[in-house]
Amino acid sequence: MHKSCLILGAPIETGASQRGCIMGPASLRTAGLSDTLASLGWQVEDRGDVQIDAQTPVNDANAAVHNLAETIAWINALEPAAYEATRNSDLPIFMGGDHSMSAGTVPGVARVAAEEGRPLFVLWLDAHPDLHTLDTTESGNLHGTPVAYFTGQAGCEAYPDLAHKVAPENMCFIGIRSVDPAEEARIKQLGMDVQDMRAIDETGVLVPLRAFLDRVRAANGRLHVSFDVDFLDPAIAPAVGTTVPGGATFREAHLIMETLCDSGLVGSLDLVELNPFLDERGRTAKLLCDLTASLFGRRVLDRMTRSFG
Ligand code: 6HN
Ligand code: MN
Ligand code: MN
Ligand code: MN
Repeated sequence: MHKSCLILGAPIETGASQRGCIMGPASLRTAGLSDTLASLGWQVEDRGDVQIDAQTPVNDANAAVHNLAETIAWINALEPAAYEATRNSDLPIFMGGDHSMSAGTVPGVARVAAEEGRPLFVLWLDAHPDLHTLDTTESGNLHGTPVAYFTGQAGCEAYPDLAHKVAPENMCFIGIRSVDPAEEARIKQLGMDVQDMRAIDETGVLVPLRAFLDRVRAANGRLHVSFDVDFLDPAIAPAVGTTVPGGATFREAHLIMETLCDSGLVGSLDLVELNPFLDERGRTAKLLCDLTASLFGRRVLDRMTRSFG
């Protein structure tokens, strides 16, 4: 039996500071995501893009917040879409779209985990922790808020009611190198597992990743991976509006994806913040496809072959 992968596009760009993420799903399709995974033996079905209707503006007490109505509509559309896709395939992929997408996809996956009676764990691969509430965001760009929302922090009441929260201690952040003061205070308050780039420099990616995967396995957890393009170093992944120097290298990123594949624990994946308007001849989209291929089983050499070589 081939393992199944449902692919859903979420062309959201209202959470980001600049336009272009609306083209993210199209760019990943053009880069050949479906065929790449099918060539690895997966049964792939692209279900097209989720859509929302035009919205009437909604104001928040925080005047910096913008596109709140659109973000609420996306959450309402994506929660059930992510729930269905996760129930009906082994490893669905949600193609963003900016990172506000995860305010919809993670609660949908959390509903599946709750029905299974398993805890949901989330691996957040990003330069940013995206831990602002609607009250603390200064940019007002709502892609900076999904983690605060789906972990149930006060200050996100304008968003839809949350049926299933992710426990803050079930989060792991890797790649962090741009944190706002309110986010840092929340990280401390919640005692979250945040691996900044200095930690990666000191230990390599595998030490914290394996420790986290051991926790997921011990709890019989379901694992969701949220991959923000700005996790990667801008030199290899220019197609993102929020580049931060000093990101993950090509090999660090592949090693994470290969290790996640080996773990067999990943049950769903977000690919977010790809802004094709900023790409160079599709290189970032192609890199994202190749990284996804590593998560879905592509290897340079089979491990058995290598150990004899
Ligand atoms: N992302 N912390 C910054 C802000 O505007 O709130 C950056 C957010 C980046 C969001 O990476 O998805
Ligand atoms: Mn992000
Ligand atoms: Mn980011
Ligand atoms: Mn508020």
